[in-house]
Amino acid sequence: MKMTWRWYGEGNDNVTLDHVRQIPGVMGIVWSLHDKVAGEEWEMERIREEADRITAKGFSPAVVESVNIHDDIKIGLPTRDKYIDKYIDTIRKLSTVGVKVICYNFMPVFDWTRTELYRELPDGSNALFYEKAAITDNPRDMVDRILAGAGEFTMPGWEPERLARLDELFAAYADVTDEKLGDNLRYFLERVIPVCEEVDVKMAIHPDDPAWPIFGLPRIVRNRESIRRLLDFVDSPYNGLTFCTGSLGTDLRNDLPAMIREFHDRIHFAHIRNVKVFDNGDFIEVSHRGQDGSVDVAEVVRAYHETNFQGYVRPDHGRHLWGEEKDCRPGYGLYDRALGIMYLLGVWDSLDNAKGGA
Ligand SMILES: [Mn+2]
Repeated sequence: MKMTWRWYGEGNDNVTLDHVRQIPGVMGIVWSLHDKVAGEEWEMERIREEADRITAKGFSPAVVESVNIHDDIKIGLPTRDKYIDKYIDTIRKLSTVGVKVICYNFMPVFDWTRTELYRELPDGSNALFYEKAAITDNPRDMVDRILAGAGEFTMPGWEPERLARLDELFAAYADVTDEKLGDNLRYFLERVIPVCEEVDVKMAIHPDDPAWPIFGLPRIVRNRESIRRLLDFVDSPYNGLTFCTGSLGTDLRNDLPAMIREFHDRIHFAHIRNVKVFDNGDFIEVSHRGQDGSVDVAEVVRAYHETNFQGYVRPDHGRHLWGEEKDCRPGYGLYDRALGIMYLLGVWDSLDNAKGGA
């Protein structure tokens, strides 16, 4: 298990690499060129500059999250080939600076979805919250609320320019069923995976968040069956997963440790986070500790330990603690993610010790 930290870049994140150096056990920085919209070229110079900044502080730049997929690829428009060519160009460039894993998702229109960014928890901290009843037929309401709450920060998957064309985007997806979205993912993978094999970069798809359909949009990465299906699209270790317990854990029917044991040789990147799911289907993000939510995080770590997981892991979102929500990105403060790392490493180390040493 290689511990990493998601960082949004110089001047774009209130957490600095010097902060991250003081968290025990972090070897890598999960990064991206956050000003790039899907389909845009990633210049070699910019890639090198970012990778150099990360390695200069002693971290590995091996994981990129994300290189976003253009909507034309997901919709299956004739223009998709042009965007797939660009994607392949980015994969090749990233391979030259030591990138080994690219996290991406195949969610239509919205990346993750929440209805509130700063919902207060009983202990006075606050966190991202999803209220089922607040998801109406009109996605515009939710978009306005999220963008207002994000303040100064731009959020990946929530680009105001793209979401300004919301009606147009929904119209473009009107005929895209689960089946068709799957076909379009297969088409994309059939073209990129041979390149990934050649340059040794693994693709790691992130599950849909939350793990059910919203606004009538298709959803194809949300449970064991759908994951089996997409791994079969191209049967290569380079067609792999970002296994996010926070996303898959919103559906209590998902047996996360069992899924890790089944898919472990295709999991290249683990997002570990806890969510508390309420009886009415609402959920809130909570501390990493198993007792605090619906995900038994210690059992998740045990499944990785048992399968001798060699991939990258990061604490996913955290709560906002001690007033940090005034400065930090929603879900990406310093304190709770650092606490989460210590919990994950604590469980891992104790399992190592029980085995008689690492
Ligand atoms: Mn995640």
